[in-house]
Amino acid sequence: MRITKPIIVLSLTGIFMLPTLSFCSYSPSILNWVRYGDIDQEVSNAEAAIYSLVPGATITRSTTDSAAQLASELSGKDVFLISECEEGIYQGEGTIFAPVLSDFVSQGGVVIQCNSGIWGVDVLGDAGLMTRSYIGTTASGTGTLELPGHPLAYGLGATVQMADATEYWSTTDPDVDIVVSYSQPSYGVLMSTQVGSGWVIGIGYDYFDRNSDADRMIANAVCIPEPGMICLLGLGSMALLRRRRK
Ligand SMILES: [Ca+2]
Ligand SMILES: [Ca+2]
Repeated sequence: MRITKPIIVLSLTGIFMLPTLSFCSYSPSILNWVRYGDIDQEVSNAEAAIYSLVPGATITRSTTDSAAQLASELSGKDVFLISECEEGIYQGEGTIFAPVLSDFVSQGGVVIQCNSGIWGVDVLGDAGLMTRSYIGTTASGTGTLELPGHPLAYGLGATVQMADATEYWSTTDPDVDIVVSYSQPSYGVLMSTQVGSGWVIGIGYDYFDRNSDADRMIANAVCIPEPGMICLLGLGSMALLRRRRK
């Protein structure tokens, strides 16, 4: 949730004030797929990054390779997080999971994958959720915030700190937003696209290293459904409806 100050709404039906809302006013329920994750490093660090900014989040881990099992585990979840795949040999589960993840996202779910390009693992691509190609990895430097008004840009400055093992990808799909770039505007560190009412998000950090920008990105990603904003839109619709009935 992006609103930090009270909002005064003017309409023909009157003036009313909405309460102040802080960042991420809901408590996302997250399924973290760690089948190929390094539990002691990247998996734990990514979860710690989420909890640091979204203390109300609930994170459950999954190691399944079964689409049916995944569908069951995703029931009632808001977010499917794919931790960096760097342990073992990836067996193409993205393809196996494709129908389940497509349904999940279409119905408003959020799918996030953290950095896996160096190992050739592209679960988002295999699942048909995002068209992208791995370009390279940096260990340091700064990226550029390309879309300051994007919901994933909340709390980020004009430049963004890269971390050890930060990957960047390109895309040929004009519907994929490059929110943060590295090296050139078409190389995305933070990329997203909307599918149905849901979101698909690629994050270039693996969370071996953390910094405040990396933490902010994964927090924004798990909070992106913004039920507070849906609530505001609902109030707006009610006001409009009342106006028309007069
Ligand atoms: Ca590791
Ligand atoms: Ca790693």
